[in-house]
Amino acid sequence: MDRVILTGIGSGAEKQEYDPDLEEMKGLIEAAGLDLVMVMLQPRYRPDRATCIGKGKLTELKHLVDELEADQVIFNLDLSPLQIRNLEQALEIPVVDRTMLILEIFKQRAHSHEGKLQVELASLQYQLPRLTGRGRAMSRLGGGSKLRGAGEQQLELDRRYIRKRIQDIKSQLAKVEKTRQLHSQRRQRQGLKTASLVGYTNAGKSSLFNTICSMAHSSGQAQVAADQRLFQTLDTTTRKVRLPSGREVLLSDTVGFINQLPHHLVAAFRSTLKETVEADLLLHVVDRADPLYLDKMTVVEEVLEDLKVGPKPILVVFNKSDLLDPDMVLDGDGINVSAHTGFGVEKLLETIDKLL
Ligand SMILES: Nc1nc2c(ncn2[C@@H]2O[C@H](COP(=O)(O)OP(=O)(O)OP(=O)(O)O)[C@@H](O)[C@H]2O)c(=O)[nH]1
Ligand SMILES: [Mg+2]
Repeated sequence: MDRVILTGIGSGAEKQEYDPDLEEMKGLIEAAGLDLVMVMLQPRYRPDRATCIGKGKLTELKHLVDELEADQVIFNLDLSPLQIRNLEQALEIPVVDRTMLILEIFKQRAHSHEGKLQVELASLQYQLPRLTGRGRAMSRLGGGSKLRGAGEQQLELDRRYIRKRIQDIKSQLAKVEKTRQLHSQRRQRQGLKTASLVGYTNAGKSSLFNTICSMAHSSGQAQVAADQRLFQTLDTTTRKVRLPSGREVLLSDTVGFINQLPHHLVAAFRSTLKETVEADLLLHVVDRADPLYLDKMTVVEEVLEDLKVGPKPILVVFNKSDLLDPDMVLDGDGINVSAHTGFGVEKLLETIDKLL
């Protein structure tokens, strides 16, 4: 397990206050299977253009890296190509920013051919301007050994290789997408309506998917994995579900969203998310027990807007109601459920029936 130091801009850690962004970063580090050995944030108004954290902090960080024998340094925000280059030069170990960390998690989770291609495309597009010439990016891609050259020449070869690979992946993805379109046409011919579970990562989409499938006589019995790790789900799973009226619908479990997900990353997942975008109904699953649930709902709404989800009904599903004070469990603008106890799920299915 790689030993990592988390650093960047912020204050919560120093003041020992609860800092939700810091907790989320820790969650991402855990999800990536890394061993967090130290947190060192610098309270700053804005990041330094060249090194993100200030010079003195960087010297301090270098000492920590040596002392704690860290393998990587992770920043709690995204870095520019210039910052990455300077930081790696100073620290002499790989520097990973927030987007790279999320991509690493996605890479570990991708199982389907399409999912793998999409993750590779997203990370290549992110890495291209950030190649430092230290050969680190290429070794991560597993394609470095075939390339010869040194310094700038090597860098140019790497760039050329990556651009070519990006083209290859794009054309492969286009083919996969065509197949997907055929499938969805066939589905439409069967006259089945579709509903997708969307929401912030860890909201309980997969747990709810399992509960619905086991209650609603779905065609497939196998469960999808649910876990407190962030981004447990990457690939979309779709099952047939029978609603109380007897009508059958296709229900999909999808990848979760997160605050400040870079646009190109979302673009890389657009074809997977197409199922979501093209669904007849969206179920926006919310972890109602999370103190930040309103902020997270806003993030999800923004991502959906970004994905150009057309006008369609969106049903808000407040999950984890078992963790709430019973007095707080009121159906307002959504339906309260608990994927764990099954509370509210019958009512949810009836509402889906009505909306479709
Ligand atoms: N108490 C309680 N916990 C729940 C409920 N639903 C889900 N959880 C827990 O919340 C965590 C996340 O659940 P998942 O179903 O994996 O969430 P997800 O939205 O699919 O997450 P990603 O796939 O990572 O985006 C797990 O630890 C679940 O056990 C619920 O109704 N009540
Ligand atoms: Mg999931």
